[in-house]
Amino acid sequence: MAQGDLKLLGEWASPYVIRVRMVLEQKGLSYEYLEQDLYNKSELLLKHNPIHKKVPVLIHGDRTICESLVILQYIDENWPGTGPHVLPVDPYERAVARFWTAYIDDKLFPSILMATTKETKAEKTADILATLEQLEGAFKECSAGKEFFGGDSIGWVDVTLGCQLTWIRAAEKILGLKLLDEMKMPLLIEWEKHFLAADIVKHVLPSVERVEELARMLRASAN
Ligand SMILES: N[C@@H](CCC(=O)N[C@@H](CS)C(=O)NCC(=O)O)C(=O)O
Repeated sequence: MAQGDLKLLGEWASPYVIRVRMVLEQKGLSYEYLEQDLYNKSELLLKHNPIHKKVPVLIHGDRTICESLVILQYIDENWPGTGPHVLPVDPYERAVARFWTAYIDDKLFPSILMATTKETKAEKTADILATLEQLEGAFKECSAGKEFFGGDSIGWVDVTLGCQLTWIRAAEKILGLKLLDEMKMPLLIEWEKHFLAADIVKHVLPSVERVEELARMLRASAN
């Protein structure tokens, strides 16, 4: 399908937005990025996502697509021949990838956000560590000895987890402890190196310092 007019409503620190930006980059699709103020939501955001009122929102011509994973799938299916597949082609591998992304979205970012922006909660930190340890095993299963969860190229699980890397590293600084630990998670540490070296990641992932500053601000206003 021809590219058409693409607009993305986003917020710079949102991992859900960052994963969509990575896949748009990976597919080589050009788009207009419209930064949103989530404390003062625009008419555009409320019009296009009246149900959740959240970013990301992808506007493709006269179509609106909401929810990051739904957007990723739309992009992958709409432009299948452009860049590598995001979701695996094989139905079983696809099911496994979907299982892990659901796990990541359910377990990881909510705990990171709580642990970094609210008062330190020991159980939240333990949740993050337990989740990352499970993902170490998932990497072994999905990557089959290659560089990414998606094998030779960045795929569905890579972007879902990778968009949270700066939040994980910022959380380590705020909490003063190691979450991604080279002793316990050597495979994830290697994966992180490969992931951060990719151009599609470098272009859109904010710096740890910038995320840390935001998290400390949110933390100060919450406590
Ligand atoms: N499940 C959604 C989550 C999106 C989300 O939580 N977005 C946040 C930014 S990180 C947002 O827009 N928050 C605004 C609000 O809750 O009012 C997705 O995957 O797109």
